[in-house]
Amino acid sequence: MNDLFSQPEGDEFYTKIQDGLIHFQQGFLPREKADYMFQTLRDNIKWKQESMNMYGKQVMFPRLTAWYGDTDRPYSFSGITLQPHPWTPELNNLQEQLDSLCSIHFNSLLLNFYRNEKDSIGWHQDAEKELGVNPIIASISLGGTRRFQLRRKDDHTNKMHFDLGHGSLLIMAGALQHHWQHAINKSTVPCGERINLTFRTIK
Ligand SMILES: O=C(O)CCC(=O)C(=O)O
Repeated sequence: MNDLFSQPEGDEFYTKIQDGLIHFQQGFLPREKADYMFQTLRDNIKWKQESMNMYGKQVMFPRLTAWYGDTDRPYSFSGITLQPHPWTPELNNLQEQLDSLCSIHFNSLLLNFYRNEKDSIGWHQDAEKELGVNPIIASISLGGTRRFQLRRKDDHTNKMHFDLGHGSLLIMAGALQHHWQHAINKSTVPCGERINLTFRTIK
Protein backbone atom coordinates (compact mmCIF):
# COMPACT_ATOMS: atom_id res chain seq x y z
CA MET A 1 0.00 0.00 0.00
CA ASN A 2 1.28 3.46 -0.86
CA ASP A 3 2.17 5.32 2.33
CA LEU A 4 -0.15 8.19 1.46
CA PHE A 5 -3.03 5.97 0.34
CA SER A 6 -5.18 6.59 3.36
CA GLN A 7 -4.11 10.11 4.14
CA PRO A 8 -7.13 12.28 4.87
CA GLU A 9 -7.79 15.13 2.47
CA GLY A 10 -5.93 18.37 3.11
CA ASP A 11 -2.23 19.13 3.16
CA GLU A 12 -2.24 20.21 6.76
CA PHE A 13 -3.49 17.03 8.42
CA TYR A 14 -0.11 15.34 8.82
CA THR A 15 3.18 16.91 9.78
CA LYS A 16 5.99 15.38 7.74
CA ILE A 17 8.95 14.25 9.79
CA GLN A 18 12.04 12.54 8.42
CA ASP A 19 10.63 9.28 6.93
CA GLY A 20 7.22 9.47 8.50
CA LEU A 21 3.97 11.31 9.12
CA ILE A 22 2.50 12.48 12.43
CA HIS A 23 -0.78 14.07 13.38
CA PHE A 24 -1.02 15.34 16.95
CA GLN A 25 -4.02 16.99 18.52
CA GLN A 26 -4.27 17.80 22.20
CA GLY A 27 -7.94 17.81 23.39
CA PHE A 28 -9.23 15.78 20.44
CA LEU A 29 -11.96 14.44 22.75
CA PRO A 30 -13.95 17.09 24.61
CA ARG A 31 -13.25 17.02 28.36
CA GLU A 32 -16.62 15.49 29.31
CA LYS A 33 -16.31 12.67 26.81
CA ALA A 34 -12.70 12.00 27.82
CA ASP A 35 -13.72 11.84 31.52
CA TYR A 36 -16.58 9.46 30.70
CA MET A 37 -14.38 7.24 28.53
CA PHE A 38 -11.63 7.06 31.16
CA GLN A 39 -14.02 5.98 33.92
CA THR A 40 -15.96 3.53 31.74
CA LEU A 41 -12.86 1.88 30.30
CA ARG A 42 -11.06 1.78 33.65
CA ASP A 43 -13.99 -0.01 35.27
CA ASN A 44 -15.21 -2.27 32.46
CA ILE A 45 -12.31 -3.32 30.24
CA LYS A 46 -11.00 -6.85 30.87
CA TRP A 47 -7.52 -5.69 31.92
CA LYS A 48 -4.81 -8.29 32.30
CA GLN A 49 -1.13 -8.25 33.19
CA GLU A 50 0.46 -10.36 30.45
CA SER A 51 3.93 -11.82 30.66
CA MET A 52 6.54 -12.66 28.05
CA ASN A 53 9.46 -15.05 27.88
CA MET A 54 12.79 -13.22 28.06
CA TYR A 55 15.96 -15.29 28.00
CA GLY A 56 14.11 -18.29 29.50
CA LYS A 57 12.35 -16.28 32.25
CA GLN A 58 8.70 -15.16 32.36
CA VAL A 59 8.68 -11.39 32.81
CA MET A 60 5.49 -9.47 33.66
CA PHE A 61 4.60 -6.52 31.40
CA PRO A 62 4.99 -3.24 33.35
CA ARG A 63 1.39 -2.24 32.56
CA LEU A 64 -2.00 -3.88 32.02
CA THR A 65 -3.27 -4.56 28.51
CA ALA A 66 -6.43 -5.65 26.72
CA TRP A 67 -7.20 -6.42 23.10
CA TYR A 68 -10.55 -5.56 21.49
CA GLY A 69 -11.76 -5.54 17.91
CA ASP A 70 -13.26 -7.56 15.10
CA THR A 71 -13.22 -11.05 16.61
CA ASP A 72 -11.68 -12.77 13.57
CA ARG A 73 -8.40 -10.84 13.96
CA PRO A 74 -5.98 -12.33 16.51
CA TYR A 75 -2.79 -10.33 17.03
CA SER A 76 0.72 -11.38 18.05
CA PHE A 77 3.33 -9.13 19.61
CA SER A 78 6.25 -9.57 22.02
CA GLY A 79 5.88 -13.34 21.72
CA ILE A 80 2.22 -13.49 22.79
CA THR A 81 -0.95 -13.91 20.73
CA LEU A 82 -4.09 -12.12 21.84
CA GLN A 83 -7.65 -13.02 20.87
CA PRO A 84 -9.75 -9.86 20.78
CA HIS A 85 -12.81 -9.20 22.91
CA PRO A 86 -15.70 -7.82 20.86
CA TRP A 87 -16.04 -4.03 20.57
CA THR A 88 -17.96 -2.36 23.40
CA PRO A 89 -20.42 0.39 22.35
CA GLU A 90 -18.00 3.11 23.60
CA LEU A 91 -15.01 1.66 21.74
CA ASN A 92 -17.09 1.12 18.62
CA ASN A 93 -18.18 4.75 18.71
CA LEU A 94 -14.56 5.95 18.90
CA GLN A 95 -13.50 3.49 16.22
CA GLU A 96 -16.13 4.84 13.83
CA GLN A 97 -15.02 8.42 14.51
CA LEU A 98 -11.38 7.50 13.76
CA ASP A 99 -12.32 5.37 10.73
CA SER A 100 -13.98 8.37 9.17
CA LEU A 101 -11.16 10.78 10.16
CA CYS A 102 -8.45 8.52 8.68
CA SER A 103 -10.46 7.02 5.78
CA ILE A 104 -9.49 3.52 6.89
CA HIS A 105 -11.13 0.68 8.80
CA PHE A 106 -9.44 0.14 12.16
CA ASN A 107 -10.37 -3.46 12.97
CA SER A 108 -8.28 -3.86 16.14
CA LEU A 109 -7.49 -2.02 19.32
CA LEU A 110 -4.76 -2.53 21.89
CA LEU A 111 -5.48 -0.83 25.20
CA ASN A 112 -2.73 -0.09 27.72
CA PHE A 113 -3.36 0.81 31.35
CA TYR A 114 -0.49 2.57 33.15
CA ARG A 115 -1.26 2.30 36.86
CA ASN A 116 1.22 4.99 37.84
CA GLU A 117 4.47 6.65 36.71
CA LYS A 118 6.39 3.40 37.16
CA ASP A 119 4.42 1.63 34.43
CA SER A 120 5.93 1.92 30.97
CA ILE A 121 6.36 0.53 27.49
CA GLY A 122 9.91 0.04 26.22
CA TRP A 123 11.41 1.15 22.91
CA HIS A 124 9.76 -0.65 20.02
CA GLN A 125 8.18 -0.10 16.63
CA ASP A 126 4.76 -1.37 15.59
CA ALA A 127 6.13 -3.42 12.73
CA GLU A 128 4.39 -6.80 13.03
CA LYS A 129 3.76 -8.13 9.55
CA GLU A 130 -0.02 -8.35 10.19
CA LEU A 131 -0.07 -4.53 10.26
CA GLY A 132 1.05 -4.25 6.63
CA VAL A 133 3.87 -2.21 5.15
CA ASN A 134 3.16 1.33 6.33
CA PRO A 135 0.55 1.06 9.09
CA ILE A 136 -1.61 3.93 10.26
CA ILE A 137 -1.87 3.83 14.05
CA ALA A 138 -4.25 6.14 15.86
CA SER A 139 -3.59 6.58 19.56
CA ILE A 140 -5.97 8.18 22.07
CA SER A 141 -4.79 9.00 25.58
CA LEU A 142 -6.93 9.37 28.70
CA GLY A 143 -6.00 10.28 32.27
CA GLY A 144 -2.56 11.34 33.47
CA THR A 145 -0.24 13.01 30.95
CA ARG A 146 2.76 10.88 29.92
CA ARG A 147 5.69 11.69 27.64
CA PHE A 148 5.66 9.75 24.36
CA GLN A 149 9.20 9.58 22.99
CA LEU A 150 10.30 8.86 19.45
CA ARG A 151 13.85 8.13 18.36
CA ARG A 152 15.43 7.24 15.02
CA LYS A 153 16.37 3.58 14.75
CA ASP A 154 19.67 4.49 13.06
CA ASP A 155 20.56 7.34 15.45
CA HIS A 156 19.22 7.12 18.98
CA THR A 157 20.25 10.70 19.71
CA ASN A 158 17.78 11.95 17.09
CA LYS A 159 14.65 12.22 19.25
CA MET A 160 11.37 14.03 19.62
CA HIS A 161 8.56 13.81 22.12
CA PHE A 162 4.88 14.59 22.63
CA ASP A 163 3.23 15.03 26.03
CA LEU A 164 0.03 13.04 25.57
CA GLY A 165 -2.69 14.73 27.61
CA HIS A 166 -6.22 13.65 28.56
CA GLY A 167 -8.24 13.28 25.34
CA SER A 168 -5.30 13.75 22.96
CA LEU A 169 -4.92 12.04 19.59
CA LEU A 170 -1.62 11.03 18.00
CA ILE A 171 -1.56 9.35 14.58
CA MET A 172 1.58 7.74 13.18
CA ALA A 173 1.62 6.99 9.47
CA GLY A 174 3.75 6.70 6.36
CA ALA A 175 7.07 4.88 6.74
CA LEU A 176 7.46 5.98 10.39
CA GLN A 177 7.43 2.45 11.88
CA HIS A 178 10.39 1.47 9.66
CA HIS A 179 12.62 4.30 10.82
CA TRP A 180 11.49 5.33 14.30
CA GLN A 181 10.97 3.59 17.63
CA HIS A 182 8.68 4.84 20.36
CA ALA A 183 8.37 4.41 24.12
CA ILE A 184 6.74 5.66 27.29
CA ASN A 185 9.54 5.53 29.82
CA LYS A 186 9.10 5.21 33.56
CA SER A 187 9.03 8.57 35.29
CA THR A 188 10.12 9.74 38.70
CA VAL A 189 7.39 12.39 38.75
CA PRO A 190 4.20 11.01 40.33
CA CYS A 191 1.35 10.90 37.85
CA GLY A 192 -2.17 9.53 37.83
CA GLU A 193 -3.50 6.48 36.06
CA ARG A 194 -3.44 6.61 32.28
CA ILE A 195 -5.25 4.65 29.58
CA ASN A 196 -3.97 4.54 26.02
CA LEU A 197 -5.88 3.15 23.06
CA THR A 198 -4.01 2.31 19.87
CA PHE A 199 -6.30 1.59 16.93
CA ARG A 200 -4.73 -0.58 14.25
CA THR A 201 -5.65 -2.42 11.08
CA ILE A 202 -4.76 -6.11 10.96
CA LYS A 203 -4.51 -7.24 7.35
O1 LIG B 1 0.87 4.41 25.65
C1 LIG B 1 1.23 4.91 24.61
O2 LIG B 1 1.02 6.08 24.31
C2 LIG B 1 2.04 4.09 23.63
C3 LIG B 1 1.53 2.69 23.43
C4 LIG B 1 2.34 1.93 22.43
O3 LIG B 1 3.41 2.32 22.06
C5 LIG B 1 1.83 0.69 21.87
O4 LIG B 1 0.78 0.20 22.30
O5 LIG B 1 2.50 0.16 20.94
